[in-house]
Amino acid sequence: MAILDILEFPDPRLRRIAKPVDAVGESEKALAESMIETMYDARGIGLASIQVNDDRRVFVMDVSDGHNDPMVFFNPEILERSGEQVCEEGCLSIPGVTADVQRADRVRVRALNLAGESFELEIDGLAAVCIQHEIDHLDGKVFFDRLSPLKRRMLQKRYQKQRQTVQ
Ligand code: K1U
Ligand code: ZN
Repeated sequence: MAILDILEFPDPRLRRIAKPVDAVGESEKALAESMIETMYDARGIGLASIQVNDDRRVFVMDVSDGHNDPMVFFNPEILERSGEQVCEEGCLSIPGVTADVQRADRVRVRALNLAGESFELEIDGLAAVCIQHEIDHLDGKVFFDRLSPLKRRMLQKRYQKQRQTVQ
């Protein structure tokens, strides 16, 4: 296991589209385990492969209270979405900025776990938001893309300004 570097917006590699894995082998397991370690190290609740410069289609998530119950989703697919919610989102690839984003309130998702077994999960609230945020990363999208053009311009300006003062 290793702590991986997290790409930061506007790195063009965040725009790559992840490719489905044929099978969950030893190297895919090692990637997912390093992603879990990296997510905990960065104090996130989710992390997608594209954020750590790997284009295998996988994300990890831990929305448990104790932050000790990680889940792994290889080849995730959203089967159903329902309702609407607006949630304040952060992104480990866009440090220092959060925004209210509108997404489905409830999703049914199918994926392969760390053992390569297929599972389905129906979930709402923050976990549903996180799943949609992570699948966006696997499709080359970030939360800025979900905002109105005005809000996006404003937040991107703020983010760039903040990066200039940090670097
Ligand atoms: O994919 C990522 O960049 C991780 C991201 C996931 C996420 C958080 C909040 C809503 C949707 C998706 C994070 O973990 S950001 C850090 C964080 O824990 C957080 C930040 C703001 C609000 C809630 C949580
Ligand atoms: Zn993110």
